Amino acid sequence: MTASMSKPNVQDRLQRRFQRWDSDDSGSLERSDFEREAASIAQRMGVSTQQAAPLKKALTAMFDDIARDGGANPAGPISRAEYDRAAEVWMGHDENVIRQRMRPMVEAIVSMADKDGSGTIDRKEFVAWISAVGAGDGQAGDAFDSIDTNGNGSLSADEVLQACVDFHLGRSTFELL
Ligand SMILES: [Ca+2]
Ligand SMILES: [Ca+2]
Repeated sequence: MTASMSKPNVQDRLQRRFQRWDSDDSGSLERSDFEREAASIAQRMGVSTQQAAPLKKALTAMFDDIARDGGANPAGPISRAEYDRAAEVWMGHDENVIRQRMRPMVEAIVSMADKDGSGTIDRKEFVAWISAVGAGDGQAGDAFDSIDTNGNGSLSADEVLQACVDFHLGRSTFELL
């Protein structure tokens, strides 16, 4: 896929993301929107508030990144124009920066989905996670096989992270988070 094809795609995804985070439709993002998103994911995945603490921390750190990139007040709110500016900055980041920024969120959610504590996500855990969060519009089974790049039948945090980075760079269509 060429850069000219993937860029509008990525922009659409960032726009949809804004609407999803702006759960009260106020037209701007508050820190509380991100805290509410963390609580909602935790509830749908059936984990305690304590187990969801790393996810809450990761999501509020993402709020801080967006506020900083968009030139918003660090305390918020982030206006639509500030978010759009942050999205432009995001698209200009090196892949390694994107990976580094997404890692805490991915690691938090992987540990929430890893019900048997094996450190990886097996097929059953993956299907339960995707049906709880409802972020994916593809087939969870096919997605599992494509994310499991080393084909060992389970997903490591690194494999999940790469799948998230690929989605946000417009290289894949399966949305995990
Ligand atoms: Ca597991
Ligand atoms: Ca694997």
